[in-house]
Amino acid sequence: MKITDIKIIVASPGRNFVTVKVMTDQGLYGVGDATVNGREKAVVAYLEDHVVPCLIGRDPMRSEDIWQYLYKGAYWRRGPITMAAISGIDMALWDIKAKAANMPLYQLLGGRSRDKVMVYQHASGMDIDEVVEGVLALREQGLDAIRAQVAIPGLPPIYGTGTSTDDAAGKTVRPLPNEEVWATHKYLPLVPRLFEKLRDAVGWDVHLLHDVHHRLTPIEAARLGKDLEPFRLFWLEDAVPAELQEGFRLLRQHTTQPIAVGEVFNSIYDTTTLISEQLIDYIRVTSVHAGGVTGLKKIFDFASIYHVRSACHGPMDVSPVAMGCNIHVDTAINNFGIQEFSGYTEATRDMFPCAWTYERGYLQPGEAPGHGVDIDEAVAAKYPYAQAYLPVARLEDGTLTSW
Ligand code: GCO
Ligand code: MG
Repeated sequence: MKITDIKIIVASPGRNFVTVKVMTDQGLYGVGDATVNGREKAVVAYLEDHVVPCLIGRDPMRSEDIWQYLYKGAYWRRGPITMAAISGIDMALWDIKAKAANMPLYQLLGGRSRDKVMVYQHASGMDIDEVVEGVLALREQGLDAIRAQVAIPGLPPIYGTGTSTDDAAGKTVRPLPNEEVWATHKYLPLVPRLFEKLRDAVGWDVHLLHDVHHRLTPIEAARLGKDLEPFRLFWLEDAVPAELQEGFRLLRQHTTQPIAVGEVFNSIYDTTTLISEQLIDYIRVTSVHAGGVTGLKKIFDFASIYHVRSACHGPMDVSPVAMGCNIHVDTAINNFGIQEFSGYTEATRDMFPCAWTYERGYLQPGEAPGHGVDIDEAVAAKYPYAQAYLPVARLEDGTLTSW
């Protein structure tokens, strides 16, 4: 089999997606996701100018060799743009391989290790009562795991809470980054109050999660971890900026609160200290940013040695294609932890016909050959690229800060 053509399709059914379609001389094709939220066109150029010309004529079945060719062969290693490009190609190659075998992808990864894939969804609000209502509503809808976020009184809404600007319905498209305000001393006492109320309202059967979104220093995060211990969270996510792996040592020494990190990572080398020193409990890499199916398998197998479980990042900007790949990996590996699932706009679902299904808090990969997610190019053509950015964050005095 030979690769004859590779199309890069950019469309914005609510938010921008970069989709890779690898065609072969046998009529089989594969689909991959290569989206980097807010930097989409950099990946398009990387693929079109530097990857596609090198792959025409190659055997698509050699997915490991092509992964290494694009990784080691580029000389310049890692990085979100390179790794998203590799991820898109890798997903498409695994799709082709599984279609050629006439099997759903999870069978090629070892077969089923579980009956269903547990997800968590988000409840956010402008005040604690609104969040409690949101959590109760998600419980009604069958969710066994829920992430809870609350806005800080006195500050404008920020990303991930209440009427926030970006991740609510995937509908906001701004020409330039929104500037948000952050105040750690107002946030730290608020979050334990939220989880105290939540435990009173929903009891102890449900898994509760919280995302700090990289906003604290290690000692602040340690304080929060200690204060949240009585409420037994499933995890505390991105408590400190992720790139300083040593920063997690201090946090770990101070709290038994389970720790999750990894949505901004794109390589196994971002995780080696965190995993081998057992500084975290959940690794949150996802197929579109960490090297596709091949990249995820390498990281999760490494993590399994150290009792670290998987927790693929799965917001709306991870397309249904990457979500499909995540679900197949989630189904097959032994050290699965949880899958984030935010759902998609109707337009996004129209654009990506899917074999995977969601029902009352759990996902199934489906039995279609391949990863089971396609792209409808006619629908994609109706939604042209629209420039959009993630927000930036500043302290109350104007200092730019992590978020
Ligand atoms: C999450 C995240 C996202 C990211 C977003 C960036 O836990 O789902 O933190 O909301 O911020 O995916 O593009
Ligand atoms: Mg997060």
